[in-house]
Amino acid sequence: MSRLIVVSNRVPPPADKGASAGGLAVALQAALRDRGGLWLGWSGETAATEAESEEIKTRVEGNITFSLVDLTKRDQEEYYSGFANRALWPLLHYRLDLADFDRRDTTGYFRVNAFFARILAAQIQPDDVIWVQDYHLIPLAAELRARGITNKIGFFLHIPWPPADVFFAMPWHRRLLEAFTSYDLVGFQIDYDAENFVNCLVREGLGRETSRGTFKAGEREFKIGAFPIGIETAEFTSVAVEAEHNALVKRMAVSLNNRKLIIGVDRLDYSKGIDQRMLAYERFLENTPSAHGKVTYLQVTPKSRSDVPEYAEMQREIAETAGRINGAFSDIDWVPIRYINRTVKRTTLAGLFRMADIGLVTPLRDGMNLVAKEFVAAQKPEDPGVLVLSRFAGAARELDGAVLVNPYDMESTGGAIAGAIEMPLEERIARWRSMYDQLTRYDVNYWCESFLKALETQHNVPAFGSQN
Ligand code: GDG
Repeated sequence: MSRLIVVSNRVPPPADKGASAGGLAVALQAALRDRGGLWLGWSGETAATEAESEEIKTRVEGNITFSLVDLTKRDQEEYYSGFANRALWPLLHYRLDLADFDRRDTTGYFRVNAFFARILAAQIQPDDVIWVQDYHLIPLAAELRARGITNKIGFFLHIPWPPADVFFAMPWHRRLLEAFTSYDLVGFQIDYDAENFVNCLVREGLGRETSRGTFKAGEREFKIGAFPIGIETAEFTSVAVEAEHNALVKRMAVSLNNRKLIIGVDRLDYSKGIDQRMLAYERFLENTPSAHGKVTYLQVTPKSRSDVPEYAEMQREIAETAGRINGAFSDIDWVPIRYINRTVKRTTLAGLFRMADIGLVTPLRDGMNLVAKEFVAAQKPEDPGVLVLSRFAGAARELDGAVLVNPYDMESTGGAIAGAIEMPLEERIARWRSMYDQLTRYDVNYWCESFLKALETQHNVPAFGSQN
């Protein structure tokens, strides 16, 4: 098997640092270990000068080499906080109202991609297979090709791809679309994203689909497909079972005092619809007085991207909404919302999911949403909780046992909460079983293997939907 090279904006911290790696990092490291590999990315550190950022920091763990580079402050501002997080992130989440298209940031984005390509090109061997992760690095293959690299290069986008008329609002949309044509495989979370993307290429006159999943642009032919990402299902289930003995989880159980638990867990991000979710919960409280004092909604929301102004603003808004609802509905011995604005340990989270009666996952737009899958994996088979899931999360395409909601419609989302609380045990078990079976078959290792197979072989990309 040829060596695998993974490139992503950030590289996971060393195994011995105590931080528990997420499912994606675990799966990619497993693939790298199987075949030997290299993982390249930004260290997260700031280089004082451009010359300093040229120094590659190398770390070896078994047969995996991690190569990290620092970025200058200007690079971070333009490439990362600027173009990636203030232009691409909102745009690809359908939020033109929040997108900031800045010429200087764009230049920085392409410059940093060229820099990564230069660092990487020097380390590539003829048989290596390269897998580029996510929206920070779209131009990487084009930059590598310009340096004479002919290896197989795949790209996976973790976030959604919007319809053409949304994407075309980006002033540099054509340059980005052209950059995609340098890959051998471009993977998306779900079929709707892949379809939107093909439509962008066609409308921009960049070529045509020769067969389903194969696109011809000039002389180059490349594959496009949907590869819904999974979690480490079995492992997450056993963490959740173990966590029943966790002291913090026990404290939570005592403090609940037999109330029903509703849980929401999201990075602080406008795509996650946290404010709208609290308003839906407020509708539920207004419409269901009998539930007062009998439910607790726990929202865990670690801070993220605080250097981007929209995020600081949103943090204030959500805290205000939670405070206002608590002020209006609390009693001397009951608070309807417990809002935690920091990270909770992964094991604790798994235990809280297991204890919860409802998982509230209502993003306005989400590539997949792993929280939805983790919630399902953590449930007790004999008494599972109900997943209330936004139809605009990629996960809704797979998790057919969820109660699907439109997160913009607070009245009916509130109604779905009421329905989930009342749902009979038999229905809960049936819904949960079908979702859990799906998650066991299509876990994160399946995702990893199916992408690499499509990249390395002549096989057609798997037709998404046929897995159901
Ligand atoms: C992007 C796409 C796609 C959250 N809070 C805590 C915590 N988390 C963990 C969750 C989950 C992960 O972070 C979040 O994953 P999501 O998938 O929900 O969302 P994004 O971060 O936006 O991820 C998304 C994903 O990429 C993968 O392709 O699904 O659509 O947007 O694992 O559990 N973990 C801990 N403490 C917390 O407080 N330990």
